[in-house]
Amino acid sequence: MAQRDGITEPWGTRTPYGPGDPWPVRVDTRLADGVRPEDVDRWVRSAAVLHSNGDGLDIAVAGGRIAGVRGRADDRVNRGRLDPKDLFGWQANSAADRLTTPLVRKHGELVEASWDEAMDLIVRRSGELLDEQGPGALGFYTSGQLFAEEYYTLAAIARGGLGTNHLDGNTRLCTATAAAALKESFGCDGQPASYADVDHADVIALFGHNVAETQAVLWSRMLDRLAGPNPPALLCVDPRDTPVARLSTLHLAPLPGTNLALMNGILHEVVENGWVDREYVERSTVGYDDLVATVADYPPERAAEICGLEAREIREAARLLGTASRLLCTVLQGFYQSHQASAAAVQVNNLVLLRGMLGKPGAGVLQMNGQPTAENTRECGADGDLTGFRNWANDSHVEELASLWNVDVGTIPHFGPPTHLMQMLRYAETGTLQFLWVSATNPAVSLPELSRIRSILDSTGLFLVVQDAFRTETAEFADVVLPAALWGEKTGTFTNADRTVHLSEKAVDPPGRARPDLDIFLDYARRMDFRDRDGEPFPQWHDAETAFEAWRRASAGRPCDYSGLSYAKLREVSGVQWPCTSDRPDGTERLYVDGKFFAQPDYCESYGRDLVTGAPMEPDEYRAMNPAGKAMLKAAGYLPPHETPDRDHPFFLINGRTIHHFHTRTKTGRAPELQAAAPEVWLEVSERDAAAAGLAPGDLAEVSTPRGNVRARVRIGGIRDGVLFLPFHYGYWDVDHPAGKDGDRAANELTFTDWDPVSKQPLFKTAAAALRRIGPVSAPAVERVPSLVEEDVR
Ligand SMILES: Nc1nc2c(c(=O)[nH]1)N[C@H]1C(S)=C(S)[C@@H](COP(=O)(O)OP(=O)(O)OC[C@H]3O[C@@H](n4cnc5c(=O)[nH]c(N)nc54)[C@H](O)[C@@H]3O)O[C@H]1N2
Ligand SMILES: Nc1nc2c(c(=O)[nH]1)N[C@H]1C(S)=C(S)[C@@H](COP(=O)(O)OP(=O)(O)OC[C@H]3O[C@@H](n4cnc5c(=O)[nH]c(N)nc54)[C@H](O)[C@@H]3O)O[C@H]1N2
Ligand SMILES: [Mo]
Repeated sequence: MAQRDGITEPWGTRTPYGPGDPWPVRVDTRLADGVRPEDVDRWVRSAAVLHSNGDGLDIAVAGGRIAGVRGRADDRVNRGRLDPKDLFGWQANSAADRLTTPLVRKHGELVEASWDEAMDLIVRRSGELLDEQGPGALGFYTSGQLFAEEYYTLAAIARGGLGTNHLDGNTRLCTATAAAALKESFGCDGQPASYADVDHADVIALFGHNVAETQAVLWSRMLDRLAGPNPPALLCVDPRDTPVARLSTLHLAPLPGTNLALMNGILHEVVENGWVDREYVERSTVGYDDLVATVADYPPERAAEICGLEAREIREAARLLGTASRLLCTVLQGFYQSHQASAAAVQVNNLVLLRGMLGKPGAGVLQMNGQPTAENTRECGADGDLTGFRNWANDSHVEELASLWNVDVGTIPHFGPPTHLMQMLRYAETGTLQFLWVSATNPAVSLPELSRIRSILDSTGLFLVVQDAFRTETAEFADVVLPAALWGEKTGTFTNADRTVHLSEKAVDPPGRARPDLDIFLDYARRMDFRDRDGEPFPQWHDAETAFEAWRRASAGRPCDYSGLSYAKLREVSGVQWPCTSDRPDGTERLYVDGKFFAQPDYCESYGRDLVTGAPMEPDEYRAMNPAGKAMLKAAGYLPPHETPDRDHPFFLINGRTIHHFHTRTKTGRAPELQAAAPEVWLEVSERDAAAAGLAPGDLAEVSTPRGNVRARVRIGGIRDGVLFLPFHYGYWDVDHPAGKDGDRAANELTFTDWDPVSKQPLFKTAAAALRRIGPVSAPAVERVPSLVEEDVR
């Protein structure tokens, strides 16, 4: 069995294929050094958790430890392939510095404690606050990295047990805009397209999505199409020269924060040139006239001026998109975390609707997810929506949920939308939120404007619980730290960005006294003695499979219908796409095939918002606008970002990811191969800007915004003039450097507190910055891995 080296060959060898052909199988394997295939005691079914792709894999167990991974040849998502993080990231599970016991703060220090001691503290503080202030004093901030069973349980506890409206996920930072854009256009969350559309598309357009580094196996699928007969044309919209840009037929590098103007310019051309499928638009949508009136103000010349592009480039892009016969669009953080995020993402939906590109092979839109289980946070209702894509503003949906849980309808708060994270932080800052339970996320590195975040997390008025597998930057602020089991140490299901559900089974025991998140949440519920209307313990389930069965019932009849799924079935089939029902036992490849949507007024997840101001629409307004539940073409005019370069801060600063690391590196920083490939923070600067600042490759530079300063080694090239890029992976857990001092390295020292009005997703990717040279660096500079700059196809 050959070991795949995912570092020098991040995408592996090509298996070319043609349009409509099945994507060939290629099985990738990686075993720990010294472990031979015959040493593996068993292979345990799972899928990848370091991105949203959902690559099916088996975990190798040898001598009671995780000893490697192997892609699943029969999996619909990856056909056996694994990416660099999949191949190496599992090593973090057995890192020596895993949390193995609860910690509680005594005299200012975190000290080891028993589970009883830790849980008693949490329960006592919860009880006091409930008595004194009511449930609105308690909040929960969870993740896109737990399992569906865990989110469903947490949603039940927060909304049906405690009755607090303050529950959100870090999906707010990640895919809130995906959800918002889908709700605005289709009345409901739910990915329209399927990864299989890559096999059929003749044009693939990637909007703010560096798929090569962030969903490397999906990129392999695209590379294999590019290497085969009749390859698709690629359009890339990104201010950087990413691996995607380098292989694109057309690369547009707009100024950061101008996506909406670009999209309006493109739609202007699609309309002007008659590339609209009038019959589809007439039959399946509302809002066409308003959209046409809005985009009429964006002739390519005007859009190009706003975006810092040539009008010709916008015309060329529009022609490619407007004349494609099978157009697949993907959208991710370059849109979601940028200015006018939802409005811009909605225009991509508009593009596919205008072109009638929904529901047929090779056509559609993937409003991507980022985290492995972000879809579940959303569908289970552990974010800003109610369980099962139910509409908080529709009383009958709330009543249905109350009867499912057998709790009083008055317990489930629905006087307003569930509180979004940025608002929860504000409540914590002003002292009305006094208890925050953070699970599986590291806000002290991943939230914007870190100096502010640190002061909120540090405030004495806030009782902070942190549930993690490692002692993160956030854990350092906690009153109680709970040690969690990781993937591979617990059982549950999760759903990727194209609605594919996988079962991930327990392979090994968690270290020490670490426990699965599900057990911790249920333990809390029992100690709080939550009861349903019959006086039975609530939640009524007690382990992963009974939680799944409860979730399955809660999803029945909703768009994300799991009623045809079971653990038994997921043990047989490697990946099933919801909705999966008795009528559709094999799942559903594409949504909206028949031009029917989940947008009927009585069924929709949301009545929508104004795309510019974010003001929610009233139920009656929605009913009048869209009585038949068609897709909605929603328009918005461009507004300049709130912070733009000026004399003192002449650069646009953006940030994002590299292929080797996952977020705050709690896992990938503990995988030696990945850490060695990208050991420290760097800054990307264009050749012109580097020359002007006197910067040579490897020099130390300082980037500053009004919020803070970061020092990083310079890499030259690969980005448009006037724009700087920092990876956001580097915090402080593995350096001897107190945050907030000279030499900071977390990109979020520099970002500001602002969010999209519709999705409430923070605008990580727009800030104005200054740049200066600090000096040369004696140690050799870290260069990009060569294969990332070389042409990988043909
Ligand atoms: N290797 C790796 N893979 C991951 C992750 C990881 O941490 N590491 N995280 C996962 C998660 S949670 C997520 S959300 C996804 C994110 O996946 P991506 O969205 O692909 O990743 P990012 O690097 O955040 O942003 C994508 C691109 O947006 C561009 N960009 C910045 N500003 C603008 C703008 O104003 N307009 C446009 N058009 N583009 C802009 C950046 O140059 C960048 O190349 O990745 C997932 N996969
Ligand atoms: N500047 C800037 N900031 C960003 C972004 C950006 O592009 N630029 N991207 C944003 C996006 S899209 C995202 S998704 C966020 C990610 O931000 P975070 O969620 O803060 O990042 P992670 O490092 O993935 O943190 C997850 C934590 O959960 C722990 N964990 C993993 N599995 C489990 C588990 O099963 N149980 C428990 N209890 N803990 C577990 C890990 O050890 C880790 O500490 O960052 C956001 N912040
Ligand atoms: Mo994300």
